Amino acid sequence: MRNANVLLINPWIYDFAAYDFWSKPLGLLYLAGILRKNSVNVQLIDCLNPLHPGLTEDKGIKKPRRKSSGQGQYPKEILSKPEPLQGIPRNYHRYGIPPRLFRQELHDCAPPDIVLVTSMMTYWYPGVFDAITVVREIFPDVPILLGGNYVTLCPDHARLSGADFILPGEGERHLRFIMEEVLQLEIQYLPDPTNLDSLPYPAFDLLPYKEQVPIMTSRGCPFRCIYCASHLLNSSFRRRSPELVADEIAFWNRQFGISHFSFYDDAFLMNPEEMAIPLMEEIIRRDLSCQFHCPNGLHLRSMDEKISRLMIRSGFRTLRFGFETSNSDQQVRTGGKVTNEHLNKAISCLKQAGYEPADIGLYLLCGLPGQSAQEVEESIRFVLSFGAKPVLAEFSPIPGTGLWDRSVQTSPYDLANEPLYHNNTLLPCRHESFTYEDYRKLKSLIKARGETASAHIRP
Ligand code: B12
Ligand code: SF4
Repeated sequence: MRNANVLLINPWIYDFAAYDFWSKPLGLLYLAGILRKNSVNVQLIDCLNPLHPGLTEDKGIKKPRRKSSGQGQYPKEILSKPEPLQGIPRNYHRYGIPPRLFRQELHDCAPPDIVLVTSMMTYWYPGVFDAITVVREIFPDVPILLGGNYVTLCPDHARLSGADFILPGEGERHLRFIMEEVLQLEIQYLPDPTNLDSLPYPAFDLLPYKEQVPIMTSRGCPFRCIYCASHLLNSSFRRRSPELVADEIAFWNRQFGISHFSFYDDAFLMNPEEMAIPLMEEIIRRDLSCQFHCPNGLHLRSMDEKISRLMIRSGFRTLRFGFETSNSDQQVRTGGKVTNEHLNKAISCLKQAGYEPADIGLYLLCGLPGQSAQEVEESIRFVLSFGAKPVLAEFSPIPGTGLWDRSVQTSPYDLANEPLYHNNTLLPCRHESFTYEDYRKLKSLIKARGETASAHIRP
């Protein structure tokens, strides 16, 4: 049987702001792992590589500052704004390597039979389209397949991308089509999408920089919060076996010396006896000595003394919880995942276990349709009253979610026809009781309290 070559592309981010908060193209690398099991050769070009050796030759690009835990800045260049964003008084950037280096990588790679491109935020599509244009220029006859979150959430818009195939939803479900119809190869290995243990490890070895890698112990979430797309992106809530997750962490640690891991789960702490507790016990038993980061919000409702103790002992360092608001009506209206009592209990257990309150980050949604600035301010003050850290999460409206229709009605922008307007930086659903000025004041409130807190710790 002939050996096929598949080229994977993690495209640029085009945005006003972007920070590498332990980001990696996990979905694409899962697909790479499965393709390999089908004896296909895979290569990756990561347009976001902040450590690309060619970057030093570009005088216009500032060397991005990175932290040893695997987060940090991306290289960036100012771009002219796309027409719909012309009126926004902020610089717009291309985050990632310059197009010159991308072209060079494309010329240097083994000629591909097909190219798989991923996508993430809906409003990042211009970086995806530009990457596809460059690939097309260099490999005019090679089929380009586009998948990922943007494609799943805005499939009609994605048809404008220039890709030959638009493949929404979980990529594993398209594997037979990719192997048999596009590559015209016999399929040798097809994972069972209902059983996550049947997936091979993501092909992290392809990453040009491996300061940290993400771990996903589950897909989906049993909740249905009205601002969240989890149920649109994943067919159901499914979990791996905790021992196999521990095996994976041990594997990357042993094989590549990776000691920082970020959890991407939507519901890692849900029913903790099924995953979080046995996994953390296993990490401690095997003495893995790694550090774990949770940039995506964890559930507060599951927190108790036992979990808090296990978290600190097993190496959970960056804690971010999805609190969203302290307003009880809003908590119920948006899905009922959390109450103020859950926060109260969680903070006291975490403190008892040895976490500093300032280590505990609480995401607070801001800019929901109809939400007042006062509600957000009260939520900030509520979180600060525990000494914990409020982290504003500016609302990004997502097609198909419970809040979508209301978002379209509230927004001053044409959300329904232009995904660029989903950008959270625009505060797309702002209104007279929640203006930019209100937002700036809320940011200053957090900053001022943060500085007061650090001034207290100074000797
Ligand atoms: C982890 C995560 C993050 C991480 C970073 C992840 C990263 N890779 O960069 C962090 C915490 C930093 C983050 C931040 C934010 N995020 Co986020 N994030 C996620 C999350 C939970 C998981 C993404 C993921 O990696 N999934 C796992 C992999 C396995 O899935 P995947 O990549 O989608 O790939 C699968 C398919 O898409 C497909 N596929 C992928 N590529 C390809 C290619 C081909 C060819 C094919 C066939 C298939 C295919 O197959 C894969 C396997 O099944 C999603 C929600 C979700 N459940 O997906 C939200 C999500 C993407 N984030 C969202 C939001 C709103 C944000 C923030 C704006 C939050 C805020 N207000 O601050 C910020 C913005 C970040 C920024 N400006 O830099 C929204 C999207 C909004 C939008 N308009 O698009 C989501 C959907 C959550 C939600 N609210 O519903 N995020
Ligand atoms: S609990 Fe979190 S992941 Fe689940 S639906 Fe709500 S916001 Fe989404």
